[in-house]
Amino acid sequence: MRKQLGVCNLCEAICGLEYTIDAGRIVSVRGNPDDPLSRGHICPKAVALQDIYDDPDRLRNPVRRTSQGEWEPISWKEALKLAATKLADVQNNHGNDAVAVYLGNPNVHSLGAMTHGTQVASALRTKNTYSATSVDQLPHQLVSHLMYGHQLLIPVPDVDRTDFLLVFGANPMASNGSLMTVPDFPKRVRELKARGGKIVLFDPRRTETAKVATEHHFVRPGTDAFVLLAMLNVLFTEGLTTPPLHAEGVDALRAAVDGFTPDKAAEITGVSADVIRCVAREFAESGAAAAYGRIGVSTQAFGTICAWAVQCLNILTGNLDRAGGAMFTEPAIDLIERGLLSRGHFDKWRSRVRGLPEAGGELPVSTLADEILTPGDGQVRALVTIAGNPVLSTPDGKRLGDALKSLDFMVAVDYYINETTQHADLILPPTSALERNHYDLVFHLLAVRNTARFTPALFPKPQGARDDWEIFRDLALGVIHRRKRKPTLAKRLTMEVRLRLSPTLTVDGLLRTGQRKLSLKQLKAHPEGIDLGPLRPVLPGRLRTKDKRIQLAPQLLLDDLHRLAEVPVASEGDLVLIGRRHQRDCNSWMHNTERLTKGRPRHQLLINPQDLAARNLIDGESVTVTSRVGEVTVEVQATDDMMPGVVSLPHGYGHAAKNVNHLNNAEKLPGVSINDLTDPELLDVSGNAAFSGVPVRVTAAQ
Ligand SMILES: Nc1nc2c(c(=O)[nH]1)N[C@H]1C(S)=C(S)[C@@H](COP(=O)(O)OP(=O)(O)OC[C@H]3O[C@@H](n4cnc5c(=O)[nH]c(N)nc54)[C@H](O)[C@@H]3O)O[C@H]1N2
Ligand SMILES: Nc1nc2c(c(=O)[nH]1)N[C@H]1C(S)=C(S)[C@@H](COP(=O)(O)OP(=O)(O)OC[C@H]3O[C@@H](n4cnc5c(=O)[nH]c(N)nc54)[C@H](O)[C@@H]3O)O[C@H]1N2
Ligand code: SF4
Ligand SMILES: [Mo]
Repeated sequence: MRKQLGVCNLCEAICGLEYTIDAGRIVSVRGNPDDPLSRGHICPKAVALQDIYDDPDRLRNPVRRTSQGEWEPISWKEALKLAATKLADVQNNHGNDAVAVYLGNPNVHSLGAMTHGTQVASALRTKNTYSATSVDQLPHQLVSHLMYGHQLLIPVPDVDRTDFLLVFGANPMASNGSLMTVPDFPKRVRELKARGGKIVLFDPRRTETAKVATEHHFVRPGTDAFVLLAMLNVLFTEGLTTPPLHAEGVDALRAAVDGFTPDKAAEITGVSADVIRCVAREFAESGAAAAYGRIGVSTQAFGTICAWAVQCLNILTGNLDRAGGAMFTEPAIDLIERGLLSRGHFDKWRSRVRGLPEAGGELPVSTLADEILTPGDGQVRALVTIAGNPVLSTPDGKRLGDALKSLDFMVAVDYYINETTQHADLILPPTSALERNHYDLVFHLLAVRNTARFTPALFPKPQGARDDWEIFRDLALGVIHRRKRKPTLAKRLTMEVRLRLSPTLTVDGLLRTGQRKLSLKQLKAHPEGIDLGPLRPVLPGRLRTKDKRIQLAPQLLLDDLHRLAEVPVASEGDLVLIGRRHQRDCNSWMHNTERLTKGRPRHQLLINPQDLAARNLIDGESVTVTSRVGEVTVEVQATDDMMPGVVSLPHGYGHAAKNVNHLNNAEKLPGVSINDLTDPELLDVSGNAAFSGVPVRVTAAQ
């Protein structure tokens, strides 16, 4: 029997764990109380890490799809050669853009994917680079790029010291926080309230977070921009602004929000003008307040305006960069300071079919199917997916699934056969999380406290297995080697050196040369993590804008305000769709684990009882939900927790696909994919998918 400290990489909370291991098997997992960030927190998903490790369905060796549609084993050597040859052939014959890449969410949770996975995308040199970013946080990144000069210079609420947490469209009680690494949110909220602070939430569903909030207000999906701009309007008209000296564009911002009054907002959003005024005033007068918005306001038609307005609320009230407000982090490995992450850019090129702008070097994944299906120069003929499931996670996933069937070649780096990877010719499975070393390069950058922690692998790498970084190294080098048009020798050598350096050595080098002067040795001596203290004021020094000033009124956003004029006032009887997350789900995967899927079903369409009655529907019966792009049939569940006029489906469900092995208990986890209803035509100005507020009809199933 031995004990070893570990880490959970399943969500952004990055909790520290303590494992008890006996004869190569995990016998217990608990939260590590000595972890300076997570302080002992754990949720049910961490225990399921063990199920993934043990899961007989998890692929441990590469598989190739035969012409009969069966999977057969193939050696690593052959598999990597096949992948590199096919990809290079497509690029040699049809140009680099004929190969597309899609990077899914777990990439940001793996050290090897961060150090080496991104290099696969750069080695391919294709404009057809896509990721989960454009169905998630792109608006936040674009706003940070425009206002602070770097796409990842994203302030996080100083939850441990704030007196007023203002939340739009996030459910950290279930999600454990996002773009805000805040393990143990429940306890931190209790502490906030115990010190007399409050949490105010705007969400069209009375969520788990609403139930612990001091105040919760329903807001009609997709209309938050009106509430937020009206709050800014109140700050200006009532003389409540105290912008910092290093903020540029106060007058332009004042003029821009001039017409966005609380009364106008009330008509469209369902939030009363009084509530808007009161919340704005209280926020301004609190002294330590932080505004924050997440998925609900980022995956909607005005995501970028919402993200901008949230920043402006913090800035205008003097709450940016002060204790208890919204603050920037100073991680031990500072990818921003070191220039290791691009500052971001926008609209340097456009997508071939729909002419959509790139953002930070990526095109919106909502248009991937168009690029595969539309013939012509530059058509996508081959695809690499890495740790993703876009058939379930992107708008009109069904159409994308059909498009994948027409590809000349597809390779997936993943350890499950899922709704997307089932279409691959080849699947390359890396070792599981418990078999790899981990240092979190991303989430220390977004954490509510500065800490550093290195976690060695819990189990040795099985013989013949490959870590993800080794797969990426061989794939990238293999393609470059076979491509007719090669990078210059100097470039090739630099790439090769970087690709051959292991992630662990990379981390050690970055720690030693970083401002904190730490080393791997020091971190290994403290596997629970090293506390580097609370967040500190860092402005204007940390700004990455050329003039070291905050841009309050970027032109792109001022221009985008015109689109708001077209938002209709909802009529009686209209229904719009939103998503939701459950504590025991992890996007579209982890549904193969018994302990996360047992219990009461949670896949239903939630609806307000008055909307149910108005349609003569019966609670619990099957209904058909129809949108512009598709229809699904699912059981309905009435609940007062839904705002009238709004229905909700969880995302990541709908595992009915044949041939899929990441759900052998499908009958226990019914449900449909919300993304068979969401619409790839509905986009934010950033190119992010607008999932919130999709118009739908609900009728009795035939
Ligand atoms: N309607 C609607 N759609 C949404 C959302 C929503 O709220 N509503 N949310 C969006 C958001 S925020 C996100 S992040 C996306 C997520 O969408 P995706 O990133 O496309 O999908 P995931 O469900 O995270 O799929 C992860 C895949 O990675 C594999 N995997 C897990 N760990 C590893 C690993 O270490 N290495 C490798 N190689 N593979 C691994 C799993 O087996 C699984 O197949 O969905 C988006 N889609
Ligand atoms: N248990 C669990 N945790 C997770 C994940 C998971 O799948 N399961 N996924 C992880 C990932 S990839 C991410 S990105 C984060 C996301 O983290 P969160 O953003 O906290 O997660 P959600 O639960 O999607 O919360 C979005 C909320 O927005 C509300 N909403 C929908 N539309 C609107 C709108 O138009 N306006 C407003 N104001 N609200 C709206 C929804 O009702 C919902 O409560 O969670 C992460 N953590
Ligand atoms: S909150 Fe997130 S990081 Fe913490 S144990 Fe749960 S899934 Fe893992
Ligand atoms: Mo996400």
